[in-house]
Amino acid sequence: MEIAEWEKRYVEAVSNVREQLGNVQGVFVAYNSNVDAMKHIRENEIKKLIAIIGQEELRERIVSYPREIKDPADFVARLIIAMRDGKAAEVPTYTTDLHEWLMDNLVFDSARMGGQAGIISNLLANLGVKNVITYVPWLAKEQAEHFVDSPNLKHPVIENGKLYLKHPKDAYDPFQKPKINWIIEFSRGMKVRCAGEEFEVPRDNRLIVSSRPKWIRIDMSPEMYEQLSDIREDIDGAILAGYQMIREEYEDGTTYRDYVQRAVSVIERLKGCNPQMRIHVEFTSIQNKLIRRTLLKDIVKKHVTSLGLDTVEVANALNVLGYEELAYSVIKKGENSIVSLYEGAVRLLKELELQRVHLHSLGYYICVVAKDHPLDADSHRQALLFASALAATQATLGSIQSIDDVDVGLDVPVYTDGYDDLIELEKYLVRGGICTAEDFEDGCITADGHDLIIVPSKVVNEPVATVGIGDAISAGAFIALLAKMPKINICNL
Ligand code: 8BR
Ligand code: GLC
Repeated sequence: MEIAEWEKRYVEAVSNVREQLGNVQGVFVAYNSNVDAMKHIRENEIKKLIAIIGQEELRERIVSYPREIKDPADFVARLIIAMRDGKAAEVPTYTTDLHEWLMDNLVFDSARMGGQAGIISNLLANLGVKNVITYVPWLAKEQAEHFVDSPNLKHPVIENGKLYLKHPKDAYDPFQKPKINWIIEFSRGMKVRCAGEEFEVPRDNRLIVSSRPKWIRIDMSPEMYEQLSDIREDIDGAILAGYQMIREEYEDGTTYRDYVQRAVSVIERLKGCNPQMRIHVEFTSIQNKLIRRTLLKDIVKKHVTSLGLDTVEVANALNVLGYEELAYSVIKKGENSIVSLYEGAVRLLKELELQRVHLHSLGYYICVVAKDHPLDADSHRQALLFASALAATQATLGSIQSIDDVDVGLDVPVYTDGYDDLIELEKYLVRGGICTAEDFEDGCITADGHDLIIVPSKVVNEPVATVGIGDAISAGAFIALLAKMPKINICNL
């Protein structure tokens, strides 16, 4: 199929999904909202940071590849690595010292809503979804102010032992401190000279320094947990993220096992008598491999229906599930990377017993769907196209204020490099007798029990920022699917 044909499919898909969004009764979104301190770094600023740390020190730190930021040298080393590879990364820090150092040495450009759950909640509220029930375990006043002021956005609160839904600005804890992450965005083409190496940044992307104060818990009070079933009527599904914040051990003697158990109980409570309730988990960069594996095996497997992730995250997930070779070929650049990504997505679908795996890359999205999913390939494709138009809108404008903004993204052309990658995958599948060229364009139904839907995406030449685009993609596709889902109330059968 020619690019022009894809453009037509885009217009059709966006118009359909727009009409159907009103079918969604509501969505529960938890857990991670934070404030993002955004900084778009320039060449002279990176030069200054390198000079402060010193070339020798940096050379060693880059080789040691810090998985936690303990001091400024760790930070600059991870920034150089992210810029050199053009890859997104998120690295935790457990003290506030780095925040102070960054305030003194870099200073942010703006503060905005951050965290996957926070970004997704605001997006869905702005798109006009009827009930967006957001839940943040650490809802501080400063955090509440970053939620859009819209009546369809609500947060659960317990008052006199009863659960009420109120706007976050009427639900915050006045004694809670905000969680502030630093987002260092960098642009393609920037030139960096460091530790004897000279390189040009290959892609717009960012490094996230994720602050993890001691009080961070992926949890909810027993009263709220007990009454969570009250919101079941208001929602068709849930989007969950933030599990990367779970720690192996806590000072009070609890461990990750306690929090994993509670996370699973919340999912079960949301599902109640409806095992068909759609539960999407948005994956992210998780440095701790034990937590990464536990999230996949003990929370996602069996309890979740849908998983969203980017290419680096696919490799990270495969790696802890024992598919090191496939993980390696996913991150290794080159023309086989789309084939490995497809194979990786299939592995994740099977291994984690999911209904749907949606991976997004710069230029195309791949979705593999289990055969028993209630929607057909055309619906899945429309959901991906809608998601891509949202992503292009967000990349152009920085944020999406209403569903009408999606026309901005629709005007962005399909990315030809992504289209070319798609052709590579098509050749591979046709050659291997996995599907015909025609099937490939319409949604390829493979013999071993899954459907494959792949679309070329729209890519903005000079994005305002890249942080949060992945969240818009995954949430956009998930909400489009909820809008298309047949409404059967299993609890009343
Ligand atoms: P994560 O936030 O999960 O890493 O996802 C980022 C996604 O944003 C990528 O997978 C890619 O599809 C999308 N993206 C990026 Br990065 N730059 C973009 C751009 N300029 N235009 C549209 N999408 C973009
Ligand atoms: C992660 C980061 C957060 C950022 C978000 C964007 O959740 O912790 O700071 O806003 O990713 O996807």
